[in-house]
Amino acid sequence: MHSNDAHARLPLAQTWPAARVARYRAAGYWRGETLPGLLRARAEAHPDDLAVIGGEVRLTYAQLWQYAGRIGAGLLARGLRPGDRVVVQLGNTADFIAVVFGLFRAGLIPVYALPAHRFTEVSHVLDKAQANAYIASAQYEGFDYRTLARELQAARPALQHVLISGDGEEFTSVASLDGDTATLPPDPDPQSVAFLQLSGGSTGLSKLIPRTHDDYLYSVRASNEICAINRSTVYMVALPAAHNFPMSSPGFLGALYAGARVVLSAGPGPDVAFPLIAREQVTCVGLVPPLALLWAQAAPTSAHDLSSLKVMQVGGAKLVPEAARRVVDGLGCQLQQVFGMAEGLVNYTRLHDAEDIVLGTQGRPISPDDEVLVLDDHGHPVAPGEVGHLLTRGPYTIGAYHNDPGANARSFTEDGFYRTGDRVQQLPGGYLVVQGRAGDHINRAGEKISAEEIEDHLLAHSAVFDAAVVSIPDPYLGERSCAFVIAQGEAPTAAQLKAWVRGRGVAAFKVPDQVVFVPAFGTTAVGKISRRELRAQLRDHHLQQTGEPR
Ligand code: J2J
Repeated sequence: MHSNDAHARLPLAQTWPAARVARYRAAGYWRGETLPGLLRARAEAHPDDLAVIGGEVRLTYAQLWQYAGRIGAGLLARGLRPGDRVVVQLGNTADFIAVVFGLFRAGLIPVYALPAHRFTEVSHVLDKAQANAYIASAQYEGFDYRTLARELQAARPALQHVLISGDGEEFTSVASLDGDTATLPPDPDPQSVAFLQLSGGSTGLSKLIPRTHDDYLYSVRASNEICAINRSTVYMVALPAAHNFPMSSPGFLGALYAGARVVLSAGPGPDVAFPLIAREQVTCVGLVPPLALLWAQAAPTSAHDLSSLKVMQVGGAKLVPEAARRVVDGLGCQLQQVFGMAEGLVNYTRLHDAEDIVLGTQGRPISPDDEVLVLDDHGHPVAPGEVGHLLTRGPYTIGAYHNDPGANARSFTEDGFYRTGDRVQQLPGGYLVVQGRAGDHINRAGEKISAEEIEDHLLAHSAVFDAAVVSIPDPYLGERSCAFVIAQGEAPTAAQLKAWVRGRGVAAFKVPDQVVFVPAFGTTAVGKISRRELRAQLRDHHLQQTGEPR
């Protein structure tokens, strides 16, 4: 697993059956475009237009293209080879975009980690992707990634290259990379894997999602049409740029595709974002529901002029109709709901949709060739309008995770449908209303947390006999995490267990918001019940006792 021998590495691929490939090409979805190709075209067409604004850094398309070339060539000069996988953990800075395009230009494969990830998650993706390089911010949101890089290098001999954006200390800094751009390979095969995105993950650790140039750029281009992105758009990345939503729906890639401007906000709150909106005349932004509500609350009394903002997209977690109404009233701009997933399928409410659709649904699929099934527990289609399991396949939805036969067997049907784990209702016109999900993850303000992963961390504590982690409806976060714990021996406190989970080197958003000690998991069912049923019972019992709404 840790070998750097390219021959020992699992190949990266994402394939569709030949008939579907032919159909998607004939329909004009897959056009043979590539990520490096798109940036080259824009840099040639409009070299002096501003492309990226991050902090004090402002890059034109020509400058972004050149800087990305220096980064790509510099990495090859340091011994990386096209096809190598590079874990990228950068904050919302101009370097995020320059680095990923540097990797694309060099034929290197970005593997996106979130800034919130810590040793456990980053080492997992390094192993799973068989990466030999890591590029991180020096510091971001108060955390020093050079310290993490040292820990990773000590534990992972396969990690041969560490690059740092900012002051690299003993590591090479991104800004110092240089090389001969003549050494950069030709543009990649549009059907090849461009990068590995992370799954929200309902069981265990994140799975890796291989996306191809052609499939991803189709979703980006079609998103641009739906979201009316054009050269005069100013798109703000307020959520972490590594998230699939601000990357591609339409995201910073949509903005770059259109030759528009990307503004990266170092934080998602009104304090950081509002002055930037006013200064840069931002027209479009994507947020998760809790942040959208926070912005809507702050906007009416803000000293900053937010009138440039035309469209606010909200997605990543359910925006209930009352909250949608508050967002519209507070911000006075157009609301667009987005229900997407890094595996593929993305739904949008359309800009001209009637208000009840915009407030009350999560939109409809991008593509006429997005196939959507809504099935009951036995795999039969539900009656129209009934709630069921959402399955999908189409021109930008994957058919397999990378390096994960177990997950592939669970997550995909034999005829290639992806089991999203979401429970939805399909309305006339194909509009979907998300009604929860079957899987056992917690959707905490758009960050997905696997119950199983956190249970494993708790069970590693000697005073924990058993643990079950569930989602509890939360007025601010949408859902919060609650760990039910049966203690053994000397009983720990809730604070100790939270500190324990944090000490296991995981993202802070995964630390249980609440710990409830119980003497036993009093199950009413006879015999052995599944973890899923157990979690549901504990949740229901707890909500009954506290009288909280479900
Ligand atoms: C309810 N649940 C939602 C919504 C996502 C665009 C937008 C979001 C994501 C994303 C994305 C939801 N209402 N509006 O990749 O391109 C939940 C569902 C879904 C899971 C996917 C994009 N929007 N969800 O959130 O891969 O449960 O992608 O299956 O992080 O988030 O999570 P993720």
